[in-house]
Amino acid sequence: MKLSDYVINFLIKNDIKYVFEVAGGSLAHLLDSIYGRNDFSSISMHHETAAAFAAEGYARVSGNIGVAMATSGPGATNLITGIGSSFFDSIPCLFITGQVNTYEFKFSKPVRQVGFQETDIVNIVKPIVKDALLIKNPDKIKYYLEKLIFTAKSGRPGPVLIDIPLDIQRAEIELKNLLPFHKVPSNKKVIDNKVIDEIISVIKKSIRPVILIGGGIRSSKAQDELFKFVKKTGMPVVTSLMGVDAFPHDDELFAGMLGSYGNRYANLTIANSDLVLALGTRLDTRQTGTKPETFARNATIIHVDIDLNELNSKVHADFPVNCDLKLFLSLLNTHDIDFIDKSKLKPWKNQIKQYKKRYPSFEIPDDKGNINPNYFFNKLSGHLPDNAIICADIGQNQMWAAQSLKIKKHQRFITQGGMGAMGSALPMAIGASFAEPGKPIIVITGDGGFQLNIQELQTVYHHKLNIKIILLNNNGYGMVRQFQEQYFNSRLQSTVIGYSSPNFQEVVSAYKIPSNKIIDNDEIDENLKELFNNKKAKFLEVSVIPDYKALPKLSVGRPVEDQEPLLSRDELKSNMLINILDSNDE
Ligand SMILES: Cc1ncc(C[n+]2csc(CCOP(=O)(O)OP(=O)(O)O)c2C)c(N)n1
Ligand SMILES: [Mg+2]
Repeated sequence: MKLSDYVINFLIKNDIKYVFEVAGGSLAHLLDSIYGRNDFSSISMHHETAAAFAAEGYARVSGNIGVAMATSGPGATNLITGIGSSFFDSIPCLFITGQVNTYEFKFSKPVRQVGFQETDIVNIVKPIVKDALLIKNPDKIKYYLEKLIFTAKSGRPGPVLIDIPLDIQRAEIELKNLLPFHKVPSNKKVIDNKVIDEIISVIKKSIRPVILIGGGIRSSKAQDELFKFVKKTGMPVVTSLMGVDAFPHDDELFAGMLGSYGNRYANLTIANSDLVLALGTRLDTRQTGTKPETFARNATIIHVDIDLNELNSKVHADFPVNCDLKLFLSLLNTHDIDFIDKSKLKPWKNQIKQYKKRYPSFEIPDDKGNINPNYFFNKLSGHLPDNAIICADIGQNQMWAAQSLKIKKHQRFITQGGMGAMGSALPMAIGASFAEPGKPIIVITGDGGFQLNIQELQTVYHHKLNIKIILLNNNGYGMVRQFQEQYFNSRLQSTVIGYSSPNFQEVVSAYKIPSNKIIDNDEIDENLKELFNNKKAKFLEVSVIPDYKALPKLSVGRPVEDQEPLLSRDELKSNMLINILDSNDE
């Protein structure tokens, strides 16, 4: 059998039906092995970065491995941003790169290059993959592929890469000669019963507990166990940006999204809690503020994560637990879980209700008729189908959406947390639409970010994908402009000065995608209704005046409870059940 045929068969055996790629000479045999198959499809993208993001979107939504393929040299290096994103956000992806023939590869020769487009991608990506290797012996293909897939999915998931030289792709292999990979036992740790007992007693003592969930809930497929745990204990739930779709927002125990751009009520909830059960979240400074020692400072912190290195790395945990979340929650759920005297939590829940009422996550439209983006996203929630998959880009548009959409149980909100690459939403949406054919996919993007992968409109058109693109046009790199306004005395270099965008209506029409543009509040409802009245691609441009900022926002040095616009000190004090800090003084 030809090795490249073996690779495609292997993917199919692992329930992978699609690969996202851009063609190239060094992929020739692998592409040829896909030709004419009806059990496997190659989705030809128009930029390798987009192919990598599509694989990432596919994996985020399907829970299975996403696969992207690129040719040697520029094809391979174009994958890098997507590889890094999968690494930071723990997404299992397999990247396959073509490479020059082994006899054209420089190996240890002290020259820059031997073969045309030869680039040592394996060593370039090493810091941002779980594993990367170049195959030189065809008989190792089975061993390597099995090992890589196992590595990508096991423990804390992430990307892997295999570089396959042309002469290896076309090598003939004998199945009986292939070396097998023997899986190492799962690293799911069984926790000591004593630890569980201790945790239960800490939780029982708490009167202001909160569960903080991150992307790990979805990675470990622990949503149902989490839901069960929440219902049994009655503990309120705050999410990180990565965990925002792992708990339904219409549940009375949902207490918002935490972070630099988090809902003020979520930040206040965390700040005033006496116990934080942090599940599958890195507790990075975008969540905790730049002074982690001020974060939830009166709370006992139980931090559970599959990655030992994340424990006690940024925030001190009183109880660090290295464990798979599904296992952890199912263990807790088998105990007498009605351990919290729910009536004891009443004052705390009422307090959170107050926060929510005082600081809602959306605002009323302004009286000039301008579209307030938080208001817009709140409206959008009312129109989204119950099974919608929302893919958000990077920038103010992303934060407005995360703050104000009310994500339901079966809806998804996917966005890049660690890499935060502009232009990722549209390709991730393409990947998502292959993972979940038939489901409505919504892209939220900005005028800046959209231009980074605008060419993928052709992929949407070509495959007739049901993707609704909502572009918030504020004529600039809003998020960075906001930063310049705050810290650089409004010297808007390169975010407004020197920046421009095309007429998006004309661009989109060149890709034969119907479009519309709205500038006034009164147009929102009718246009959103129309957006979802068929299963075809559609583009909706929403004009947003640059005055709108992503707020509330946590500034450098402030504790989480003290977001901008700053509350008067009296108002802040009235929200606090714990002491306010000196840095809270204006
Ligand atoms: C690939 C890449 N380049 C640069 C940045 C830095 N950056 C973050 S947000 C942003 C502005 C995004 O502008 P736009 O898409 O219009 O969104 P807005 O903030 O205006 O809603 C920029 C330039 C980035 N995140 N990714
Ligand atoms: Mg913009």
